[in-house]
Amino acid sequence: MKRYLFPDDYMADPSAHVFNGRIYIYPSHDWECENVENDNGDQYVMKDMHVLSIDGDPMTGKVTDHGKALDIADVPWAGRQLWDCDCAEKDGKYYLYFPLKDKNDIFRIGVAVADRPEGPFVAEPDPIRGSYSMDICVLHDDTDGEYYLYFGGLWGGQLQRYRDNKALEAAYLPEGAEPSLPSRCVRLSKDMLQFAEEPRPVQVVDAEGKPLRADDPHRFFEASWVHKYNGKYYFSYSTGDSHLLCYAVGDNPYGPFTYQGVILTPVTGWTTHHCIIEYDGKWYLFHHDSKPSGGKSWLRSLKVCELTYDENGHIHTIDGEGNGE
Ligand code: FUB
Repeated sequence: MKRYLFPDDYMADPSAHVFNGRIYIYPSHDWECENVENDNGDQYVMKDMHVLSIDGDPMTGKVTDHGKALDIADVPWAGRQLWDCDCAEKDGKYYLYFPLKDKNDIFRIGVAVADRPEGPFVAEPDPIRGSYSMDICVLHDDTDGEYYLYFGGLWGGQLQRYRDNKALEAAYLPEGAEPSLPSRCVRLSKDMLQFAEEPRPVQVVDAEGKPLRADDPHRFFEASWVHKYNGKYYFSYSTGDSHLLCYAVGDNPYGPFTYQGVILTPVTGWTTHHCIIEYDGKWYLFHHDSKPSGGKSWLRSLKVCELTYDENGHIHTIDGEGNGE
């Protein structure tokens, strides 16, 4: 069974966490955009974001919209396009990490801070030093207590403009048998406001330990998410132009992660994007599709369904077009 979580508005790219025993969702706030649709993602013109929360069981609990939590009008360095955010809690403060294009149309990652999980969040005056690209996930690792930020996405996400954390003269997208472009992982500083180190590539490898090829329909494209299950690190992601959510498993936050399989088959709409959390002993996949908007890829709706594993820790594949709509 699947549930549309918030039929009142178009929201997408859910990042969810359990804070103080309650599920909070940090989605993108989709916006109508006429006459533009291209591979650069110019149709995703989000200007603000709201925080949602759920009373109890995500399949049935009442969903509350806590209103606007961040507006790009309040971010000093803002240009346009507030994309997929994530939030982490440390010592009673909440840190919202958000990708936003600066005034030169370059994606940077900002941090905004609040005293409550629902915000409102106050943005730091500048983006994180050395940040680039988009699609944020933050893992609070219960093994070492550190916070790890994952980011990156191809095409409109601008990851192909960087190598070794330096901007290239000209963007380079690998092709064919070349290794695919990896997501990035970086440990956060103790004050949560900067990177504590240089971001590292997150390799998704096959059973022989070779990075997935650029022409593999299961390779990383965008939408990194990491959760832990039975002590293993599960790195999941969108494959973009092949429209899958896939996952790979590793032994530490940086990887490498060995490719395992498909979590979600294609949904209505070009993009697919998700998060995975445990709540009250069960696991849930939050994602989006464009069915309620009649397939408009820039007007997406949030969904949730249960996610299950087999006895070896493999995730059972979910049908993107399956029941419950
Ligand atoms: O919402 C804009 C972009 O679409 C996200 O950053 C991608 O992951 C895709 O969902």
